[in-house]
Amino acid sequence: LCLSVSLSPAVGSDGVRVMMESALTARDRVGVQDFVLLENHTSEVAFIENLRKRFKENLIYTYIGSVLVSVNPYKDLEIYTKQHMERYRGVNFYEVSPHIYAVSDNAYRSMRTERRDQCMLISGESGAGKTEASKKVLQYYAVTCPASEQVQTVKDRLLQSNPVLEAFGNAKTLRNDNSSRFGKYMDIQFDFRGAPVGGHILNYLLEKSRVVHQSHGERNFHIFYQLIEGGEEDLLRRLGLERNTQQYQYLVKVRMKEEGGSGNCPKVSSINDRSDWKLVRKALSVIGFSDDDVEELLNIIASVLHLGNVQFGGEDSGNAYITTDTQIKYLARLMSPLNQEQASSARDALSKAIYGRTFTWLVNKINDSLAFKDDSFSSKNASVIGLLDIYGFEVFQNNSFEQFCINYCNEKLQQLFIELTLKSEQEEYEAEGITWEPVQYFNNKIICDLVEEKFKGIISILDEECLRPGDASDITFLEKLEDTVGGHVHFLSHKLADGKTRKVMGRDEFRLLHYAGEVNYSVNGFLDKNNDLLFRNLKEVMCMSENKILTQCFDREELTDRKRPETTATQFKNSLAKLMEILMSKEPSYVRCIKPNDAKQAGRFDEVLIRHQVKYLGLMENLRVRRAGFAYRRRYEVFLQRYKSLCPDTWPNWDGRLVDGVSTLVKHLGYKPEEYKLGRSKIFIRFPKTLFATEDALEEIAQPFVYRSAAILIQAW
Ligand code: AOV
Ligand code: MG
Repeated sequence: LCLSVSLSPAVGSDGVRVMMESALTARDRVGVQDFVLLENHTSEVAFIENLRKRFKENLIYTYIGSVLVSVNPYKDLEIYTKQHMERYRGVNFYEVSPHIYAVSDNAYRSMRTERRDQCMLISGESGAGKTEASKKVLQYYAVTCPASEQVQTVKDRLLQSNPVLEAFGNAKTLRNDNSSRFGKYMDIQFDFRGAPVGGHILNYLLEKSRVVHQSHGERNFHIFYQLIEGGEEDLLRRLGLERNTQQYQYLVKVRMKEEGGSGNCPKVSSINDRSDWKLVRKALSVIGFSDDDVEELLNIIASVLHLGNVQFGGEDSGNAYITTDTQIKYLARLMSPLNQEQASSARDALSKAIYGRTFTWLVNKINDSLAFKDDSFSSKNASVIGLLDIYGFEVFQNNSFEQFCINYCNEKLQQLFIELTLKSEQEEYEAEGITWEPVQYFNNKIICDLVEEKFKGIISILDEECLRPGDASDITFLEKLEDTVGGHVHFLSHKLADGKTRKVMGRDEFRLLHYAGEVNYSVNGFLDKNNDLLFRNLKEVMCMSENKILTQCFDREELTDRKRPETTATQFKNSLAKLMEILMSKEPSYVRCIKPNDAKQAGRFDEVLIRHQVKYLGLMENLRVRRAGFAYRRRYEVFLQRYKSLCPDTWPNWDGRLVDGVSTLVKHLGYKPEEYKLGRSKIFIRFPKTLFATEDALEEIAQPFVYRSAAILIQAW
């Protein structure tokens, strides 16, 4: 008893572990837990070697100062138990091994003590582990924050919103079996006691095109398979569905043969649609969906599948007629002035609109259920932690408008990271009165501008073509791009400046040199997807629907509104600009996720792939900035608490000013004046070796220290 008591307040059992880790032998085996402690901090080789050592030992987390670097283990690790959560609760960042819980706890405590809204920016390419990380954060708060009965309901709903949104918004891609096909920003609202009392989700651009077409080896959104595989017999009967995914064109159809066919990948070894269905069904109830709501929602999902099975033939006149025996006869009348191809694409546009709007409805409905419901306390008074989990940077064989939007979104997030890390670092030195040398970064603002700049950016040019009457087409858009941004260093097309052509690129492609790599985009479909138009008479039919969800999704006012709606890309651009404002107003924590291999396999550390990510995530620069003047900094009280046992004048307590205590301590330890600086509230240490020596000294006395503490306690008792 005494031993455990003596351990916990002074150093914590993890503290001892950390001390042990800092011993040279341990460092050799598991590397350093903070990259700033690397002896050779400018060496990428040393950086990657450190990651590799830790990865091999299942230590997937490492810091760069306060930034958490996480490598996807592709296997379940025993590090997310309740005991682990307790271990990180209220403990100082540096006293325990790196963990997503430490970052979560740190943000939570900053929010509580400094009363500043927080946000967690989780970034990394597709499959790197962002969504999993954001779920771990949410679970941590759900378990460790104070609860009452009402709060418990909110916690449950917050947690259960994930399986629902993933069912409708995630899908298997070639990069990730559970890939987020929408962007998500979630605010968790806390009351004055630090209890989570509400939440709010903002969703960004769902990849609607997936509803009607998927690339080879990919799937439609999970919900379709879950419903068909897991739905109860009588439910399927009511919805007119068969338990066979092969029956549904949107799940198996081979379209766009030139793209290598599509979909047809109903079973995925890592996914159990049947058990997922049960989870989703339960989650919908917890969130507060009535049986009627669920039935209407599933009616829509089934309708989309039925709609996909409507096939058209061509009459001699060229007009389309419906070849399939279907109840929705009105479609024939509505679509008959169209030819076969037009009718099919009108049908697909309708399916996409129905699914996309239903998804937004779903998010709104979840928001209603998460909304703050205590009259005595307004949500304006709530403190907030925001979690950002977007779709990661992705490159496929064929990249289209969707990848263009997704990768643009990642550019914006990288830009924010650059601005905030540089800014906050600079501000910290200024606030503490310390002079420093700025480090040069590759600033990707130039790429953001190329995409979003007014009048001359790619989105503006795309919009211009979308609005231009007459012969505008995807190819004229590409030509305009070549004319306008052809000379940009981050843009390439098959046309060379001297009028010759670049052979490696198709005539319908342009290439962007993104911060994370080069991507060739095929312009086919850009105009249509950006316009995202739906025939007016199809909208009218939707407004007449008796399905309550659909009538909320298709508003009659839209029919009389003569204003042209904003294009998809412009809407996305504006919503991202708003998101950046939200994030800038909060204090950020960063999680940088790394994908260890492309095979989605445990234990494989693909060095080339990892080196590439370390490079483009700017981790080396991040480290350099962190070490630009001083490798390490600690608040005086934290530093003193940790090392006070190393000096008789500061042990067991220092009564004077903190800065004097620290000064006395480091002089006793033999720090030379050039090795450290005392700021207003923190000590800055220039070289890692100084801190290492101190850590090692601490370790030397760690064992006797434990017994000494125990002895003191026993005596006192
Ligand atoms: P992403 O969110 O970054 O990709 P996910 O979070 O979906 O990636 O992770 C992909 C898969 O990696 C998960 O389904 C898990 O199997 C595995 N994984 C990730 N993190 C962990 C972890 N900490 N422990 C165990 N397994 C993990 V995308 O959404 O495609 O950009 O759009
Ligand atoms: Mg994800």
